[in-house]
Amino acid sequence: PGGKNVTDVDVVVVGAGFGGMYALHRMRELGLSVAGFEAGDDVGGTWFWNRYPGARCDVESVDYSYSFSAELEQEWVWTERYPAQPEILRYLNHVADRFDLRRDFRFGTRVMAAHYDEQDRRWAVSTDSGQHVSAALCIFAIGNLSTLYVPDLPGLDAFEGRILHTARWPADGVEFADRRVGVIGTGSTGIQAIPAIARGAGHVTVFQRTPNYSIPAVNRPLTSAQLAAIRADYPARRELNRRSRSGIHVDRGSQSALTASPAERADEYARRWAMGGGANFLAAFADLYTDLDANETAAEFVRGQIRQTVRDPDLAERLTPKGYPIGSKRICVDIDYFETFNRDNVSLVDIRESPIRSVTAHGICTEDGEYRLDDLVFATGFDAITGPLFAIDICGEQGRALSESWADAPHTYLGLMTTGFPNLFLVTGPGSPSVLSNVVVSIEHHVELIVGILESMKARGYGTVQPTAEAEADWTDHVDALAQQTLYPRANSWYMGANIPGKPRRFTLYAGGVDAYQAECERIVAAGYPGFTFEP
Ligand code: NA7
Repeated sequence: PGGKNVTDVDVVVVGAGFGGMYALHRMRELGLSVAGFEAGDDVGGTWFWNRYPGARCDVESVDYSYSFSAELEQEWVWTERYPAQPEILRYLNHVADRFDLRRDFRFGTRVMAAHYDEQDRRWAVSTDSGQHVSAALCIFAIGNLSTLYVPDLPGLDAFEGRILHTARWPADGVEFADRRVGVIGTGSTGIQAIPAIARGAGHVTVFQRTPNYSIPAVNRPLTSAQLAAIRADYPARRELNRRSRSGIHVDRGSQSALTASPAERADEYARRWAMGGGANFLAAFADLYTDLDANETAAEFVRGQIRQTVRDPDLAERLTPKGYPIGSKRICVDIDYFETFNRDNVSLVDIRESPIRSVTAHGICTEDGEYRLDDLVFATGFDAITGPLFAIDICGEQGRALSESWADAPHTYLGLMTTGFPNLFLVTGPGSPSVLSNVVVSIEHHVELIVGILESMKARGYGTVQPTAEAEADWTDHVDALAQQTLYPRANSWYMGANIPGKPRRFTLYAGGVDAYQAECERIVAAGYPGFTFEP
């Protein structure tokens, strides 16, 4: 466009996390020219930004890693069962070096707009540092949990202490010694951060709106013998992950929780509790995600554990989740979360009982009075799934904005593409298993699907691809029907958009399992891509 200095490339890749890094690598292997953009100052995505104390993945390290390179898989040394954020970030830096990925990424550069030009069938992409790129293809690998959310609390601007969000944590850490720290939020992040902050702080006051279910991680060092055994069998392990429900191979109970006797159930829950891990615990019986009565047996077991762990019975009761099924909000995995409330320097404020009225210069006022604080930590999560896409001005055919096209709910075909936006690919978009699964498995699969589509287009001489409106509508109905078979719609979660005031409530991830999803994609690929329209 007029007077702008425009660079032409084949592909723009947005994001340099797990998704964007792999997408860029594979696009280069296809011989395409690529411009990658990343808002952060380096690679890592989620693991670049989320440096809060206690940040750790809830999927085991050996599974939460790329499988595309056997050499990479064999050379990288994971040191713990569940990897901490610094280790994952080191791994992603290693991957960036090993495959020379940084060369084609521009860091500290946020993509602001992507507009499709129907005349020349190209995307015009512009950034906050004034670059203009024209690309045949756009790949958005911007994460589902990257647009942070801070509640609009009255008086927040007046607070004189430090205000932190867990997803924008300073790289060199934060010192909390002798300080009174308030933490708002008890989701996966708060549950990880609270014990770690409490170990070094003067006092921590936790402002809890909804108590959460959490399963102990039972984290431990990975010994070299354990790692060697995993490496020796890696391809088989990866295949089992791909053929599993959640992208993590676990021993999945096939029985209903309701046909097991109370003693059998108690034994099975206790066994899995001792092993650690959320996916493992919720695989105890076949119907924990689908049957409310079955689910209640698992929920009640966890409540019992909380009551046994927290010494003060009133405090235990306030920390005990009720009224929504376990797993319907994402299950948390913790290290000493409930134990932390036995510390003298930790207290809980139930803001459901006494809501926050305002933030003052020196703390938080609830209906019970003022809590004096030096620091305020928001662990209040993200405008998930659609938030990152809507933050970019994306316009497709006829100048139609994505946010307008998806105003009621996102609709995609396979979570990979959306009608009216030719050659625009989403890595783990809504309608795919995405963050319901071990997302690295889903990311690799999506990038490989894109590669397959592009190879097929090249072979057949096509220039553009997009889903048909019919295939997209059918897929969206299918995704919705799968969600309705589960208990997910029964919680006020970020999955449902319920954490963001005014956001339409709808469960938009594919709940049928990684195994079923990948099988469906294989069928579509084998049949020559029904549901997609190709043009020269
Ligand atoms: P989550 O899971 O969305 O948790 C956010 C927490 O913040 C949760 O406890 C919320 O309570 C609380 N919250 C949100 N808004 C408010 C307001 N206005 N007042 C008080 N408390 C509030 O985000 P996370 O970062 O923990 O985890 C996100 C995902 O990242 C996680 O599931 C993993 O997949 C990785 P609520 O439960 O809504 O009552």
